[in-house]
Amino acid sequence: MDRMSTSTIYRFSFGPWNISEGGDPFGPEVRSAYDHEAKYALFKPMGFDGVQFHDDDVVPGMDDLSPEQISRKAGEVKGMLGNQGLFAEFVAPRLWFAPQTVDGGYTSNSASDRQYALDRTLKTVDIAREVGAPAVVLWLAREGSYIRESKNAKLAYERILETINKVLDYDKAIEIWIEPKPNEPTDQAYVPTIGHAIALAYASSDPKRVKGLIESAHAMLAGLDASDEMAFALAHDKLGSVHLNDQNGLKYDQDKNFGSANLRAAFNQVRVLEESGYGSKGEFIGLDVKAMRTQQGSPVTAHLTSSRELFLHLVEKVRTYDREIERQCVEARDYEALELYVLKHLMGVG
Ligand code: XUL
Ligand code: MN
Repeated sequence: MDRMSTSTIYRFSFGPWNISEGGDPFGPEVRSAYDHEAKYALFKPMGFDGVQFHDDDVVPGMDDLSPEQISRKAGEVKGMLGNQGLFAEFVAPRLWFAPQTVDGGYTSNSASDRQYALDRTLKTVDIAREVGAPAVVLWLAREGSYIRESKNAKLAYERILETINKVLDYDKAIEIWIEPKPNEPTDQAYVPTIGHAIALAYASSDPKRVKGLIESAHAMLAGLDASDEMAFALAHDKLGSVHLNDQNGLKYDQDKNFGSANLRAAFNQVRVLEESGYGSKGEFIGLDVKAMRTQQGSPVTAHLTSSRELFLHLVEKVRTYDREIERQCVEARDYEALELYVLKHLMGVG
């Protein structure tokens, strides 16, 4: 944890999938696998207190296990987290690997596949409860279409809302954080932006418990500014978490190091989070960054520590940003002067 000059103490988190073997669709894995369970010992020394989980990160092979077996394994993970001084931030159902989710889960055209997706999500809620996580994250990976005519989009949105309500009803304390993404792996994803997610929240049976998780790269892939997306969620008190990273234009989801493609956009994300007091109620600064395929060794963790370090440098930039200069420029409507000030401040000159 890092105590900065003002009150917010930022806590950082990431998920075990961020430590990877470096495979991509064009080539094999380039690093030897690092033992899944051993990853948790890396968090604290790297300056991270929170763990983001997929349900089967907690309970591998969960589809073949009984509720008692799932509960036992999740209890073991809870004990391990306690021993390491770590917190479970959220658990997300991995609804994009199983044969039942080839064409989506909640929005599949198959009733039995939709039932699988709901059952799996409720098991995820059980796991979240066991490990002490306050939320489940819905990254709606395959809830979308490859060709428009294959699904009824209106019905699909109704089905997503119906599922959200069933989860809220199943556990009266759990929160649902929707992580919007506009594409990949589907061509067109349902719930592509935070606006869609928040509309679903208000339409749900318990709006207070439905929030968003904003990933910088996902917002950029939708052609949007990540800091504005965050501000929108914050204005509704609905920013459950963030996945800070970066993206170099409209390509595949790159998950680049935070600030590595657009430092100014990263500065503005930190500025919006700081100005709103994000983190003061225990919200985590989550990272979703991919190791470069070229990086050698195992485990590779520099992308995580670099992104964390960059975030903290940007916090300093936000805290030393001269609000009086900003006020004067805004009052005079001299945005040229404001822009030059921002750029020079980021460069550390003038
Ligand atoms: C996918 C993505 C996921 C979610 C968690 O692009 O960002 O890793 O963050 O399932
Ligand atoms: Mn993400």
